[in-house]
Amino acid sequence: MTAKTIDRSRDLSQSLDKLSADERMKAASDYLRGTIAHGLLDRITGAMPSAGDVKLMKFQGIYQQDDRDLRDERRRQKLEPAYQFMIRVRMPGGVCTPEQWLKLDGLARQHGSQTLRVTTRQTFQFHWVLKDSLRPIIQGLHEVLLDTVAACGDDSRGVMCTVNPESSLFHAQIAALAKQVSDHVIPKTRAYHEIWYGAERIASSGPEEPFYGRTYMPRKFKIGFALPPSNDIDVFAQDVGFIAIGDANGLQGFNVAIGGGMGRTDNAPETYPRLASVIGFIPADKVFACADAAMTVQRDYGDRKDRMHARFKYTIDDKGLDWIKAEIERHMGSKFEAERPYEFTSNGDVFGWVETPDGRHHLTLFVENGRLDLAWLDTLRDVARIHTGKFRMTANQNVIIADVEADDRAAIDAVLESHGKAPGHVSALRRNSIACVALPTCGLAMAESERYLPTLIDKLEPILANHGLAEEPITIRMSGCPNGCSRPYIGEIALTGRAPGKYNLYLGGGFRGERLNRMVLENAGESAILETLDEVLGRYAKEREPGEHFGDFTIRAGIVREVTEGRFFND
Ligand code: SRM
Ligand code: SF4
Repeated sequence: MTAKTIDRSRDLSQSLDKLSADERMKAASDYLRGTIAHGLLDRITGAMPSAGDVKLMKFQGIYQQDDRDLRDERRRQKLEPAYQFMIRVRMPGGVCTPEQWLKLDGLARQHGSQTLRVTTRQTFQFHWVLKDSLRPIIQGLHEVLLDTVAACGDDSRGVMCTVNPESSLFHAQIAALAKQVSDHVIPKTRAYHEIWYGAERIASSGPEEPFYGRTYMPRKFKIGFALPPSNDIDVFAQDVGFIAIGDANGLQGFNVAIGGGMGRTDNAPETYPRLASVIGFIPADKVFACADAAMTVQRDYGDRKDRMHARFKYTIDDKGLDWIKAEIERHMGSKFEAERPYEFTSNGDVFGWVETPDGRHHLTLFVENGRLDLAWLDTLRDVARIHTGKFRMTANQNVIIADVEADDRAAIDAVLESHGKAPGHVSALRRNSIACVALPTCGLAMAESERYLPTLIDKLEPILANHGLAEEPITIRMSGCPNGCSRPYIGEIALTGRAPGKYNLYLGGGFRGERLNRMVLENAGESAILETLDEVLGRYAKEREPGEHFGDFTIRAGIVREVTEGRFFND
């Protein structure tokens, strides 16, 4: 970022010793260098020896984890935990080339236990990476112009963009914008180049982080672009969401939504999911100024004492939406215009082949929970070898083979067929399902998610069929803890883990990602969950109105009370 430099008066007024330990750690990190380069050389442990470096590495897209399936056994054997790392790639808008795909594939085979994970923010994660493999992966990504900068950490994360082919009118334009915004908002420190590429430190007279300063953002910050009618990215879950407004004459600009976020903490009602509030319209040439301004306001006023209260949504609710809007306008140097009309039809994906008006063809493949195992890697490697278009990762954890010429379709179909991956019948519920990673890699998981949701759906499918609802699209989302990485609080059916085998069940979210759900069962096991869903789905089958979605029905029927305030209360 170049336009806005840090508000020094505010920076100095908040004496560091009054701020959280993480703020002090960031300030002392020498712009994210810490002692990471040194720690990587330590051969005694598979972990990073410094806890501070573990946190700093997140700003570089790397999480230290350990295999939780092996924890007890390793403890019994008096061994250190099975340390490993997760690496998240920065892939704005979820678009990559076949060359990049082949590199990702090769690195996963060599260093990532032969698996890649498509995430809910349209990128890839490598799991099971050992310390010695970190540099080879990051340097390998660099060879194909990919990096992991700011994929995690207190900074602006991966910028999302609608990829559903039905929204192709402005897709190329908006995808380019998502990439430019991502490049614009990532940290400018050279720490990444020095640690991972071995670059020399260059003396410079200018500020190393002109926007972020020494303490970066108070917390993660998420930006996304949605192209109606598809709300596949869940624009109302973003800190700043840009909703494209245009017509046959071209892109006019964006409605701007601020303050979305899913994360909440168990037994802490002061933490809550919140849907973003639309505050007005900006012309397309104001996108950078608007993103800068919103980030400036959060950087300067976000809570730096309590990390649980540090997301933009809390800053907005504490200061008031009108006040925040006025501050954004002041920094942007212009006023928001009135919100323009738009309509979302769903937040899911459109599967199978689709032809767009530019004569290109796009094939959306269902990849359950985004897990690309060896069979998928083999298949898509063969596709990448012949594909001349792009791959797009969806926010629903699926993969699109995009921009295919009509004449090339048959060859792609043949590759999929030869691997047994030709699109087959998948139930409507499964097609609309998302599960976060959770166990065994996620250190915060309280229950299974990716490894359990497919089995739960196996049990729900006969229930749906029994009620004549087998082809009814209903969104179902599972997270292994309340943090909500699968954006569960917008699902029509959602489950968040409380303990092994125990989940909170939520109903009533909006099919278009426009409404939060509400908890109907707390800390429930599978049989209680299935029993409740059987009953409510049975009523839906009998009592629904034509075209009525399941979430809307649960509200109209009084099964759950609508969340009207844009936030969720645990009552
Ligand atoms: Fe997430 C933390 C995985 C999308 C809210 N998330 C984590 C960590 C890194 C656990 C940790 O801090 O140690 C998880 C790593 C698990 C693993 O083993 O891979 C993790 N989050 C994921 C992914 C991979 C889920 C998935 O199955 O796809 C998604 C990666 C996205 C990406 O590519 O950048 C992922 N996380 C999300 C989303 C959805 C979104 O952004 O659209 C959310 C909800 C939106 C939001 O931010 O409010 C989300 N993750 C969180 C939170 C709660 C944040 C909060 O405000 O309270 C945490 C915990 C934290 O930050 O303290 C978290
Ligand atoms: Fe881990 Fe919880 Fe996120 Fe699932 S929701 S990946 S369990 S932090």
